[in-house]
Amino acid sequence: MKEKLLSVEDLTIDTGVQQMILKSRDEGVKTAFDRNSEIGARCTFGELGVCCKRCLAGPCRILPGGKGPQTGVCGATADQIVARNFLEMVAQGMAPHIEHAREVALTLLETAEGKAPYEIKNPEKLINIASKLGLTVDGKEIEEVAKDVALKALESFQQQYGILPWLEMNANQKTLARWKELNIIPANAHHELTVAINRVTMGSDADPVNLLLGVMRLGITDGYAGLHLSTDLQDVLFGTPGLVKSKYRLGVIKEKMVNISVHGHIPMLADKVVEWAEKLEDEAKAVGAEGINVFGICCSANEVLMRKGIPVATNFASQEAPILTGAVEAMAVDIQCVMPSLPTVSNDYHTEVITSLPYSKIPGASHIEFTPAKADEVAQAIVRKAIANFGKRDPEKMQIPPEIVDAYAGFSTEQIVEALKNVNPEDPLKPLVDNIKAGNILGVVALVGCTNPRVKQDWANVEMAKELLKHNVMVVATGCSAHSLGKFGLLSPEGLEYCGDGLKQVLTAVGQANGMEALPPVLHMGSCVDNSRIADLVSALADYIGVEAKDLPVAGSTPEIMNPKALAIGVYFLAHGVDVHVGIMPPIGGSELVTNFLTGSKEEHELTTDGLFGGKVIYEKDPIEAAHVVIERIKKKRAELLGE
Ligand code: BF8
Repeated sequence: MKEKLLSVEDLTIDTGVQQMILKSRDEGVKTAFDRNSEIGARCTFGELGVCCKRCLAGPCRILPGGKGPQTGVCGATADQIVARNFLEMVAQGMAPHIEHAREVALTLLETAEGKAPYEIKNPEKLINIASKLGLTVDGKEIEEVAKDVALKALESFQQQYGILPWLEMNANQKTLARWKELNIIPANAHHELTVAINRVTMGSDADPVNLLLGVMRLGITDGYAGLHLSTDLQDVLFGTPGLVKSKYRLGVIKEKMVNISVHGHIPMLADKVVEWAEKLEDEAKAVGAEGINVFGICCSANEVLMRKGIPVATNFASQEAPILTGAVEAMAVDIQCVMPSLPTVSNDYHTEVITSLPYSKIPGASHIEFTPAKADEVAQAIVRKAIANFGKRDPEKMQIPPEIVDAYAGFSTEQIVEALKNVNPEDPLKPLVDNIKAGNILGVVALVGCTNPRVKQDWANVEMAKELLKHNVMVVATGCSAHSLGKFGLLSPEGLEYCGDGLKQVLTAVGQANGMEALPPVLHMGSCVDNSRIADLVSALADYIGVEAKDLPVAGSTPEIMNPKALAIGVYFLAHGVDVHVGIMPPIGGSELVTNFLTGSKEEHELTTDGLFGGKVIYEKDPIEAAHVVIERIKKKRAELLGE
């Protein structure tokens, strides 16, 4: 059995994770990396998106152009099956984001009503949002404004007509007009989800083009009722991120401390765990520890890194690795991207995996039910469980990979504008736009999304970033992709060596105007919902120049995409006419129509996202090749914008 396993160097470039995979093999514990090898080649029908399970007459599988039947029992063609499956996958990606946003809105409401133990940490942003929503703020207490904003936010899930409030508040008018013409303006995110499930049921929507426009509608819903809403209200409750210095890799786990990992997405729990870890430090000392060390995984990590500088151990694909160090007392998880394997892996260790949300339980984990109102109580209980587990460590099993890397984060749009103000106080965006026009910055790419055991972990994210930087493309990052870059020094000024001369000069000048040696080569803009920050930055640039996002030399890239959430975010970018590179092909290959719609260029096919919206999907698994395809598209957009 052992001989069949891949060498750890082929699985990840993170040497600490490599050590943990070897340790897991020695101890007979399976991780995602080895489970991935065991699964082996993927089902062709599934990969092409041509397996239809919409009714009990099936499942029907079609191999387009093959010898077998070319339709399902009901007559559904490959185009219809693929389009329905893809729509469903994007809906599945959108649902967690809109639920995330709804929960944050409810937390804001309960905070305003004095029912939940949070504060309005950023009243200025709250007032700004209220004003943009057209709500009265004058003469009102801040709690009243918060309540009004929360209720308006909740209309995103209740109203029957109109436009999603956060879409109306943020969207570019020309872009909005185009979407209106295509009839893809959402009013209510929950309704959109119901419609999505409804239209893909047997006997409903069978028009592939109509279904694909439905996909775009979901992307818009994801962006405005999910991402923007979450980020805005989280900034109100927890503060807008500013520059922080922190650390990356498994070396952030501390041998002599009680180690607690926060993992998942919704910051209400993670933030409180950090707070109570500080408050209960003496209890940890009483059991012989030097203190309490909280570190993060996935997007919970991003939330507390961006606002509090909490260190990050790793990202999605290696989330089991911290348990394998034998030095983690508790892993507090909320929702999304949490592998159900965690309690199984922790069976052989003393780590207590603690789930917290009623609809996100895992057999074998402890469960302490979280509600915003009970946040203090729950966080205390988690920290105390961790303290109690400190004495249960098995010293024989402890092995913490020592590698640790410095990183800067906290680059909210507000922080970026602040930094630029130190270069030009009156006109902060001017230096950025001037450098884009002059070619010192060729364009901007957002590196987003996941790590996926099907791709050598961190490798594609890191190589893609380096190749773009070398060609003077400014890189901003979110999600697990940002974690990959953080682990390899690209969130620290030391990584400046990877930049081309023009970009290096800009990052050094802006950094020095802000008292730093230089800005890091990649700006970490937050969690996956914080892709809204990237959208805000792009919108600000577009408004400044007087064009739309689709006209700018910008693109998104998700080289190691795993979760359908990243797909929904990609569709959100696409709806704005921003190209999106994927390193793993979504299951659409079974339909030429669907593939052409998403990946074709306007010159080649009549009906494409490129023609209708101005951007397309670029599939390329080799990150260096991908960087060059993206660069060519950026050059094309530069030529159209600047007449180069
Ligand atoms: O929402 S990047 S693996 S953690 S889905 Fe998940 Fe992908 Fe990580 Fe954050 Ni985003």
